[in-house]
Amino acid sequence: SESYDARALQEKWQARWAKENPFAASEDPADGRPRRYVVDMFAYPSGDLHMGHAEVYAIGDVIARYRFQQGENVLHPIGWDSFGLPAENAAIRNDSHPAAWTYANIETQAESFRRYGISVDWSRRLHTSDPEYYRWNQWLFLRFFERGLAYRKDGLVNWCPKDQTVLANEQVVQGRCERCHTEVVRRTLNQWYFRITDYAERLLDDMAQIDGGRWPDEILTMQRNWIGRSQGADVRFAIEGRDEPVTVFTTRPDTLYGATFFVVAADAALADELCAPEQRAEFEAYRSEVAKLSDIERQSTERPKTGVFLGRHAINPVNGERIPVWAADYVLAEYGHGAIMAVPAHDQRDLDFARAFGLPVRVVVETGEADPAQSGVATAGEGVLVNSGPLDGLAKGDAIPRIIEILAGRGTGEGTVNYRLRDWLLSRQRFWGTPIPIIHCPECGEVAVPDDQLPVRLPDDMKGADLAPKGVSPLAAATDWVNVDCPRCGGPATRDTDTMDTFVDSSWYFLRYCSPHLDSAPFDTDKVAKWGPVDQYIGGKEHATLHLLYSRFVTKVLYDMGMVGFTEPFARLLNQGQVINGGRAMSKSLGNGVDLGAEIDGYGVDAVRLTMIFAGPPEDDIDWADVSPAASLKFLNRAYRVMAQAGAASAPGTDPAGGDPDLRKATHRTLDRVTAAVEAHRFNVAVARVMELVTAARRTIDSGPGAGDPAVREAAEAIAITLSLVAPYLAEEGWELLGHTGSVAVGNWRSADPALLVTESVTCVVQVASKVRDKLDVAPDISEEELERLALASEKVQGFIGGKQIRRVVVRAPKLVNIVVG
Ligand code: ANZ
Ligand code: ZN
Repeated sequence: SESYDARALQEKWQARWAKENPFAASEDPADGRPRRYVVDMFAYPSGDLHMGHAEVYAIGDVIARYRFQQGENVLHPIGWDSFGLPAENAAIRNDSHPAAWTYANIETQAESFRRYGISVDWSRRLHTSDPEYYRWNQWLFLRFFERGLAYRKDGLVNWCPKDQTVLANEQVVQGRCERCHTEVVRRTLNQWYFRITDYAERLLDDMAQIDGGRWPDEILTMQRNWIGRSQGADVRFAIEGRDEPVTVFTTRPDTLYGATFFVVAADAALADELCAPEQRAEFEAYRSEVAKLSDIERQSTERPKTGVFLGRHAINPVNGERIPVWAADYVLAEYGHGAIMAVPAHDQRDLDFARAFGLPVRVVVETGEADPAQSGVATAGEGVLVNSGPLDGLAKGDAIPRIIEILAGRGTGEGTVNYRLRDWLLSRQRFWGTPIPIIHCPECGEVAVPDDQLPVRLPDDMKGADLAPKGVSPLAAATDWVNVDCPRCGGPATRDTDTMDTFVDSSWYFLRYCSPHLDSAPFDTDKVAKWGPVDQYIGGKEHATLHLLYSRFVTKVLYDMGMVGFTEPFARLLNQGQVINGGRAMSKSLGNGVDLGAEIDGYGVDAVRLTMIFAGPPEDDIDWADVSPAASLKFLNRAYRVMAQAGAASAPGTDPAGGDPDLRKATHRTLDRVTAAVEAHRFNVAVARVMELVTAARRTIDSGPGAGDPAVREAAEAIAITLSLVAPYLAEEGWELLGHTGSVAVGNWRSADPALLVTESVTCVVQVASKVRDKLDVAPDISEEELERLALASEKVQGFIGGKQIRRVVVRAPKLVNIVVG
């Protein structure tokens, strides 16, 4: 049998789409179609497209194409996240400028995207490494700076010794650099931050807008944990020999009378300050041991507790008790206030420490459990307060507000909320990113580069070894670039030499797509008001606490600036699974990588896309070892022949009434179910339904009525239309073979005729001991459980079972139930 030439179709229809531009979004105010904004997470230009890209863009394209088919005015843009380390590392290797590698890869990927047949508006394409784009990163940075949301501070930062740059907390995965997996160390550096912590509460509260299935629960949970809201109290302890008290954060202020010692993070400046002279040698030795540990090791509950006494005492503000001050590594410098009141009876970490160093344990909440000092298990449950002065007899829930009241009355504490979330560390000591638009002047301090001097462009004469990691930004060596006049006083000054974290670039790019060429603002607020927020966002869940959190934060700031009218950027989010091979993630070391180009060369774009979509629900991983692009291609050939035969035998506009009634019903059932499946993002189910329709049409062609039956044309047209979401080339070709002119892809969706959707039934035979005893009318898609229940409920059947014992029930839905008795 004839089979179609996938490559020829691709070339033919690519040219047609390029010419006719069917996927351009319209900005015409007279265009009354509903607007729809669909965005796929943009690509990083490392090499050519790979299987992961092929999956996410195939999924996003089903959604976008379905909207085009519905006759909506769809904005489905494409862009590149084109700053970042791989380009810089390649430039160092190849003695070139990172732009060379970046833009060459972008061209390669753009070509591959075109070939892959994605329904995008190419006129809106953007690249974040273009000065026309990163200029607006700088502009936004300056707006944040003016609002006090961008600031510089000395802080302990995560440092990747291999990439020689700092990393945000979000970029440290299990103590290692997210990119190169080198173990991260801590360093004190003066760096720029965005004050995302000011938005912690809103980042939590606004989740109400995107929960309930609009975003995957998993992502919301990860963000909630990352923000880590803790309700508790700040309590101020006086320190002997120090004027200022030291504040601790506690979630259990009710246990204040049980505090038997005080602990300061060993690596915090406070520990160094509090250390008494006679303890100094011991402390410094300990501190240098701690510096060698990763955060993971420090927080591990398995490790024995370590620490040193600092030779000082703190005073409990409620009972005046003197308690010893220790330095230890289980208290983190960066959380709360970097110091704690230790309550060993009710906190396991404190109890482990107390037992290791022979410190007292005092129970203040009687829970009925064993004495922690004996059992070694801290008691954290509900109970009644004891040994606690005015709190005695109160339940834990009542003691907390009471003690907060007492502390507030004396000015030694107050109720507070603490977050795990840290401010967003922006500075990177690398070249290939957005220069921070600040000038450091010895007279004026930090001076903003005036807006009319933006963009601060990267020098284009640096390459190769100029970019090698040195611990300071490579830009520091570009003295012509660095040395400038202060915009305020005109005196000699220097540019900031760090570049921004590239997550700044991706935190607002979806807004830029609405007016990608605008050169007077980052985006046209009227256009964003019309398109935004993004109706459907598609991308990987690896960005849960990075890009997806940062975008939400930046959107809220833009809202506060009056630039956008919404506070959540992505109304709906779909996280696709991964493409794996043989049960394992594809990797060079395993040698199990699958080359997208080779798959496309072998089977054609449509078959590869269909395979991706048919493999399972979009959220699930696809194991390429378990799927068959060859089978997909076979199916597409069957669909092709149905469309070709129908096209040869009848003309467009043929009235389907009077056609094969069974096929007509099958067609309308398919339209109905495919629509429901696509709306529910069950794209694999939609494909399965189209496959059934192709089989049904084939049956009618090969049996009596033949290809000229008007129901065959109706079915073939439905096949072309529904397949256009997953196999766009074949769908266009089929549509043309069916005698239509113009693209099938836009505004052609058909809804089912309700009159043809009458639910059918099939007859199910019920046997008892292999003899037919009853017949039931059931739905063709009845489940086995339901069918078994109905069969056993039949009075006739029950009569034949009598008192006998049922040994087994064999169910072959929908046609047979056999009850084995004995
Ligand atoms: C006394 C206490 C008694 C505590 C008790 C707990 C139970 P979350 O829920 O994570 O916010 N803590 C405070 N700052 C810390 C730091 N920098 N490093 C390590 N631990 C720190 O945890 C808050 C609790 O963790 C605080 O409440 C404090 O111990 C400890 F029966 O204070 B608690
Ligand atoms: Zn100055």
